[in-house]
Amino acid sequence: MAKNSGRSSRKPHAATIHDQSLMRGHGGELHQTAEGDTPVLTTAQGAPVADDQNTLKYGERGPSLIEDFHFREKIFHFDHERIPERVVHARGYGAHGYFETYESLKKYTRADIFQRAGEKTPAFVRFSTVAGSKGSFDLARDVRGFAVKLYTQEGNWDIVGNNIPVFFIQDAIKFPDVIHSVKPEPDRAFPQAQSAHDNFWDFISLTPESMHMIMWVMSDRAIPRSFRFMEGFGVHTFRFLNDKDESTFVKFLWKPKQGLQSVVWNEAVKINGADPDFHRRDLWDAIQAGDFPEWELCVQLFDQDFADSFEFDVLDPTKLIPEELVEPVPVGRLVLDRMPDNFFADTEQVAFMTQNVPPGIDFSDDPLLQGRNFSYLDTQLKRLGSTNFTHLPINAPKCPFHHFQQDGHMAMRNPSGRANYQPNSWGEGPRESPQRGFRSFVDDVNGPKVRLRAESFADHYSQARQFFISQTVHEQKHIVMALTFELSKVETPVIRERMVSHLLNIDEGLAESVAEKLGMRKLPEPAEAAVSPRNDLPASDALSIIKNGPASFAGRKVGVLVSDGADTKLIKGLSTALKKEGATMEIVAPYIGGVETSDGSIIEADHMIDGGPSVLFDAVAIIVSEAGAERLAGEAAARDFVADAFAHLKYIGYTDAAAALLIKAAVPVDSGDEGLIPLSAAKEAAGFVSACRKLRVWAREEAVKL
Ligand code: HDD
Repeated sequence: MAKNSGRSSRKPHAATIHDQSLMRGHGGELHQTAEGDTPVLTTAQGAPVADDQNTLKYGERGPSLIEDFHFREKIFHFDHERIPERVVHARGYGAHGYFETYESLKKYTRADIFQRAGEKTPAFVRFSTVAGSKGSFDLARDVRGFAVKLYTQEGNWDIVGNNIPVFFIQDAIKFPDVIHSVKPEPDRAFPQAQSAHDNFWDFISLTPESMHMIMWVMSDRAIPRSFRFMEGFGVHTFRFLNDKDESTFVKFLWKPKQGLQSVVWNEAVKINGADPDFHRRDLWDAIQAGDFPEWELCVQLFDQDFADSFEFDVLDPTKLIPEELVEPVPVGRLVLDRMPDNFFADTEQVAFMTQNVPPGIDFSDDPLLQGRNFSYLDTQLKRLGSTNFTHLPINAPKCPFHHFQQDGHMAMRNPSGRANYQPNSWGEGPRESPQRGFRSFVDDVNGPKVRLRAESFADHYSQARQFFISQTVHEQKHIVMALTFELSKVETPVIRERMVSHLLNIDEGLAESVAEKLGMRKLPEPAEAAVSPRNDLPASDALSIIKNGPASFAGRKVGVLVSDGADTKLIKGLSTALKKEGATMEIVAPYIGGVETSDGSIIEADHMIDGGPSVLFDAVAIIVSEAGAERLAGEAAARDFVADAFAHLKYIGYTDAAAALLIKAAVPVDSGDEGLIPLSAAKEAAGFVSACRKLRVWAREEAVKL
């Protein structure tokens, strides 16, 4: 009787492994074998592989043999491809570039990077969101990480900053709490990449020191249009130390040459569905197109006298120093001009650490910074799995380095010679240099050993108010709407009330608007404040995005919705005007195959309408024929394209024929809206592009009830 192996009833296949039929996949496609210049596939041990399509089996239909070392090695390696994602800032995107020093800062610091004007230092930057996991979407309402590694001639210098100049907490011991609270709730494992849930607002409403940061996170700073259009901040106060070890306090700021720009919330929500990689793609596209983003590094320098007289403690990371008080001085520029060849090798494996400072730069006693200096080294071991993570090319210094650290997992740079210690009698190996080496600022520290929060850290509301009053009315409204949205997702009424009680200490109008929009029938009492909030801090224009927008439309993108019969000259004219401005356009059409335009030429599409909604663009142009407008008016995606562009306050250029589509999308073409720009001839394209420089038609906001 045949054994129930499933084999016995079949005849063995007569073919050998060399039979081409065995080299075919299920689809019948022929797998290419190595010929000519194609390298031979090998195992990781270098053994050439004959068949990468079939496991070694006993007989035609198995079982598979454990002897198949190629299969086992391949699967073993695949099984171990993932490393732990970062516990925060898991989703990120990086690029290479350089930093160019403007002038020598010798007077203030002996940091080698600041000694010679015009010197270029290699750099790697990783932008990130904080709360979401590695696969989350780009347009979450969140802080953005802005981490810069500068490979200086005297060691790597990491400025591990954010796009917001202050932080949620004043002491590093609270970091696990703030992060736990914002991450998915542990019992249900949601929501992902969102702060709009009870745990986060519970923690925040019980943590008054977070109020200043909350104003920033509820502002449009937390939904940037692009990494290219946001500022970066080192947050803490650091020290510059010169040759004589004299100290100057310093704060670091990155100012984008591209100007500031954010999206609106309704747009962010839709971008996340349309293109979860929106920010990644934007950076990739810009750099691949040679449109290299640039930031100026600015320093705010101040001395002990200023620190003593400033109304807040310069060691408190929930406070900033207004730019009007201490002017940021540009000291160099950062240019990002190359994407990594491999995302994992560089962006995933890069290890930023606040403690990476070269001689001439030193820490302050900011308790958040002091705690970070422990955390970053510790986390790299967990994530990268070996103390030798500095051997990875992305983390290794690019200057000469010599030390006696040895062995450990994956040691790739091993010392030669006999001496692996010092002092030694063999005359081998490096020795320390009191002159060149890193020296800490000699500070007078004394006092009792205590667990205390300094009195000087106690004012939690005044700068929150200063931030709020520095915004334009539109930006203030967005803060109200963001708070309303977030708190509307909070299921526990007392948490909502507690938050409004804090808002009352920041700005009464803000608190009342949020309470009203939440449908709160009675205002709570203001939260008890450790010190009375001040309302005499002046507004600071530097805190507004709208007041710091770009002067041109460069680096931005227009979505051009076209149909068959669209005016060829107009499309070309627009393309030329955009190129001149340094901006780009993408064609959106009913079919990806494109359209036949008025002169019979074919213009290929970048997106079909569903795949290219207007949220992906900074402005739109509707260039269609009459028949095209009629046809598109019947398609929901085309109507949404137009209606969303209008609702998101974008400039809309449109041909006469397109008016029919605009009307179908409920866009009030005859309203005199300055952002609705007729485009009947190619010569009008340049005017449309210059209008787009303002980015949004803020005057429309009231009408669309954004
Ligand atoms: Fe942090 C990553 C920025 C407070 C502990 N942090 C991380 C990254 C950025 C920041 C940009 C991502 C780096 C990258 O792209 O790889 N962190 C900040 C800023 C803070 C801050 C601006 C406040 C001013 N962080 C902070 C505290 C702690 C940490 C108080 C712990 C006590 N941060 C970490 C970490 C991470 C990290 C756990 C996770 C992955 C990593 O370090 O490399 O060590």
